[in-house]
Amino acid sequence: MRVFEETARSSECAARAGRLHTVHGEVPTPAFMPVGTQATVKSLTPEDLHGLGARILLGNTYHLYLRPGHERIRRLGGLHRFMGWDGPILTDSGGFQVYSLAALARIEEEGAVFRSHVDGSLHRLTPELAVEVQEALGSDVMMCLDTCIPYPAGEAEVARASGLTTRWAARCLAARRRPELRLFGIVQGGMDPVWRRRSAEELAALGFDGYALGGLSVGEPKALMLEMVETARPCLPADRPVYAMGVGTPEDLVECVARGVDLFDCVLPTRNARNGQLFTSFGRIVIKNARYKEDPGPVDPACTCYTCRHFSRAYLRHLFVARELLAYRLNTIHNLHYFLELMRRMREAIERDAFEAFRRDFYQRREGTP
Ligand code: PRF
Ligand code: ZN
Repeated sequence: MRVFEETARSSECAARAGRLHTVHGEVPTPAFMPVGTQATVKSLTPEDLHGLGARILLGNTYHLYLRPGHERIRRLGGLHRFMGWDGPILTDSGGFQVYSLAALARIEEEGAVFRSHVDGSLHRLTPELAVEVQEALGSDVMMCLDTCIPYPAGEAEVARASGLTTRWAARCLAARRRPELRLFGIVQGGMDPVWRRRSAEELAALGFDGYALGGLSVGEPKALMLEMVETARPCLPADRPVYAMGVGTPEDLVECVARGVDLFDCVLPTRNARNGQLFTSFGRIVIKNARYKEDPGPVDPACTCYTCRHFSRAYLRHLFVARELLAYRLNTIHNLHYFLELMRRMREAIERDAFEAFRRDFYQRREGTP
């Protein structure tokens, strides 16, 4: 089974549409993956997610390894059965989470030594263990263990982390026991074009089912992030999917798609929903704002989601201020609908070869932000 096929390509930029094939079905790309860190997309059911048009979810090796444990999930029939989601799942390797969540003790050639954010216990995550955990979960798309580089970083740090990421990627390939599960390499290289290119070329030479751009959206200016996408993208094989990890804002998605990226994940729609920040066609709104106290209109008049069809801004503000559980659920439904609909529109625009017109319209609408 071929991993990816391109179905349309823009004549104006590097945007393309395609299909990612996995053992749990195909995913039309460009695609956004809602984040289901702990085997759940917070406050939603798998039925909600299907209804919203989500085709693939992201899970986290780091969290599921620590709790409830990958062996337990294996005994319970794998991650799909455990969480009741029958579509494709991509799992992150833990390479990023040990930096962002755990108390990282040290990075060794062998692996990352860290303390659990749950109970403080000491662990060593090696490339071999990252693959073993992801195979136990039954992940459709597994990610190599990588070492994420903070921003800014010195050349020595970039060189060390990028070299280690390539050696760990080779060990992940060798550790693989289930070839039907896809394995993606992760490009690092900091914000240095030379190291970015080298990282992409080394990974491409190893030969993966797909490639991720790691180490982006870590606090660098937008222009620099896009420059790194432009630098690395042409070094990766055109017949494989490319995934920008942890990217990004709606603007980032549009700009990365224009540069040939196929897959995205980000906590922005789900996390911001729980903080009361809602995405709309005219920009972001903060629902707890006093101006919405008696606003009878929907969050976004252009939105067709369940939340916008049934509830007013005034009601959503009330739920949020009163800390009612339904606030998190309704806000999450709206934000994910916005992100998934944005991706659907981009796919459709690429198929009509009208991506540039879509992009102009996207920015024009935001100029009227209230
Ligand atoms: N590596 C991994 N996961 C990630 C990242 C990375 O660099 C990022 C960076 N934005 C998000 N998630 N393994
Ligand atoms: Zn809505």
